[in-house]
Amino acid sequence: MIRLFVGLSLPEDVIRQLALLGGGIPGARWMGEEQLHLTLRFIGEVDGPTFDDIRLALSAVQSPAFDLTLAGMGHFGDGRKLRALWARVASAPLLTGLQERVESVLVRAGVPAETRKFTPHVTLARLRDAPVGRVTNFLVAHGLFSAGPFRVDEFHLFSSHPSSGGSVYDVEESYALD
Ligand code: 3AM
Repeated sequence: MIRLFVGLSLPEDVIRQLALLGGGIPGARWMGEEQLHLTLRFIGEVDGPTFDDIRLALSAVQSPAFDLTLAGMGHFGDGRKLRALWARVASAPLLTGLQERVESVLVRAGVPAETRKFTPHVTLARLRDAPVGRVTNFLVAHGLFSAGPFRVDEFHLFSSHPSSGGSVYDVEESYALD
């Protein structure tokens, strides 16, 4: 079995900008530079034949290249249980269009449909018992964070492998945008 997701990688200068933000929150596990990405669609564990089907299905996605900007910060979870801290992705209709096409080909390939709304984000840290005040301070301090615009001209099928330092992500296949 292999754990898969579809996503975008980020340019090196954007990764460096994001990596500089890390630190200062107890209970935060910050993503390393090589872990920073934008998830379009989490797939989960699949067997070998399904992996092949998914690789092939994604090659049918046709979507234009586009520019993306990161702007501000956000979080998942609430005051009782904060889960993740992330950089917000500024609204981009072509990103949403790409995500919809990916969703559509995956469902046609037999992957169960995603029921949750797509919230484009770049996870910076996973949180465990992080003090709400410290997280709030971080969100306020970096509310005006901005990176890009940068060009997105491909997307990737990633595999995810657990390791002691968090997940290791490998690009299994890349797909060019028009
Ligand atoms: O882009 P992020 O880091 O938010 O959280 C996981 C990560 O998203 C998410 O898939 C991305 C690559 O691992 N993920 C992991 N397990 C998941 C699950 N069971 C999941 N998303 C939804 N359901």
